[in-house]
Amino acid sequence: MFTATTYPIPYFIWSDAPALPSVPLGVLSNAVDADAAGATRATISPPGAYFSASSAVPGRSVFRSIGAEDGWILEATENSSTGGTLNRSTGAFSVGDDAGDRQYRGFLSFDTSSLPDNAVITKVTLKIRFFRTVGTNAFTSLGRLIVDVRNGAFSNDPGLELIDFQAAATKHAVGVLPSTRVNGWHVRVWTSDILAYINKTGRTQFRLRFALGDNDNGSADFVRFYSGNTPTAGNRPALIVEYYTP
Ligand SMILES: [Ca+2]
Ligand SMILES: [Ca+2]
Ligand SMILES: [Ca+2]
Repeated sequence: MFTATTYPIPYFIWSDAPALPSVPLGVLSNAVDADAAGATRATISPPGAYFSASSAVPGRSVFRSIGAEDGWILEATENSSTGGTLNRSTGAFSVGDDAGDRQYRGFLSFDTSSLPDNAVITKVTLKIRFFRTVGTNAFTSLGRLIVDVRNGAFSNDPGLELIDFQAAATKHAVGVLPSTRVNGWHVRVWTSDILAYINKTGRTQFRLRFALGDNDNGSADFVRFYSGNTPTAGNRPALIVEYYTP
């Protein structure tokens, strides 16, 4: 990532060697994770080497969710935890529950392949724009809005499929989108935890779900957010990635 500056150390002959120092208990490696300035290194390095960040170039990319690949999936039956129906063409996807006490999950798809392969990602922002509430406010009745992230595509296919409802994420519950809105947007910022899950060679996808699958009241309670299909590009879900390249 950086240019390492190294310095020669004096040549020793065996008879010069001092007695080996004792290794402190619990210290199993002499690698250090911070540079001389105290900044965290991307990879830990042995003491004595340090990096110069003077040549690092900052970058910032804004990605919008791909309309053909985002949308919602509704659970098949109340306790199935499997996808039953989906909609990938709606201009606003739903997250919450329906009148059959089934869960709606929302899906976002970003083509992040244009990020430089050597980018060191420092900050990630995910934002979705509120459209409307149906029933009670799901942020109140169904708990926190949880974000699952996939480095790549759910089910290894960028298209939205019923099995994506229950497909493995790279990291489940990597964060929560706040219930409060800023100028109509629910915004979450990460400076750790999620950075490694942003895909520099393909899709980065997200699954959004409330903590509670349903509130068992036989009535629809969900929130709709603008999707990648909405005509105004500025309303579509956005993923903002900040990084630097060496
Ligand atoms: Ca869509
Ligand atoms: Ca998929
Ligand atoms: Ca309900």
